Amino acid sequence: MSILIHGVPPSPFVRKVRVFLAEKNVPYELKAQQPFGQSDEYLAISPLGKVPCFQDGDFTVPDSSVICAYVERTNPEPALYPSDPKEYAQALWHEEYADSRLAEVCAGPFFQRIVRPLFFQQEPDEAIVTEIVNEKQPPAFDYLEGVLEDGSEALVGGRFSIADVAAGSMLAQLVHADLDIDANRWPKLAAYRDAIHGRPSFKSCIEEEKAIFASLKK
Ligand SMILES: N[C@@H](CCC(=O)N[C@@H](CS)C(=O)NCC(=O)O)C(=O)O
Repeated sequence: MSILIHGVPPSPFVRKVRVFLAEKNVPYELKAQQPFGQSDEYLAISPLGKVPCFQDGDFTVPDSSVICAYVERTNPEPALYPSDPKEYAQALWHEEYADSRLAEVCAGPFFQRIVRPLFFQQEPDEAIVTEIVNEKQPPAFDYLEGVLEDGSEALVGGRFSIADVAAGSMLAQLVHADLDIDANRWPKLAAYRDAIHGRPSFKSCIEEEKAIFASLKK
């Protein structure tokens, strides 16, 4: 039986797992599971009611961070967690930063501009988008700009890792929300985003998602 990922493509946490699996060349099937109105059956395997959840036969485990850590053990190559202890800690930190702060500043506009109109037939609240763009994004982007080295395509140790899988997954929400990263103000971050989103793992997810949104807009 093949690996199942329960979730839906637009979720950045589902994308994170899909990109991670693609980077590892691990085949899987995506099983549609909305992040709301979950059945008792789904709550039994994902007690917080969130997506994604991983399933391999009768083994199940929820949470993107836990899933990626598990897959690293089952499929060690290519390594997506640094072996050096300090770099390992930094990579986990950047994963956490992406899953929390970047989620806040990237998923907010995505929710307004994609989720509300396409899934709830509601107008986006552009005042919320403007507030996030003007007030919340700059400190988060300043932080990442400070971390990135010139021309670097990786947040930690000069090598693509879980840190980049997590950050790139969140930054993709901005692509879908039609929000750019100002390359004059954050040149390293804008170039970094372009580089990681150019990887086949990200590219195929983002293209697939764009096609889904385009078909929903019709
Ligand atoms: N820590 C979780 C977060 C997952 C998460 O928040 N997923 C959202 C969808 S993007 C969700 O399922 N939300 C439903 C809810 O919070 O009830 C992970 O990394 O997988």
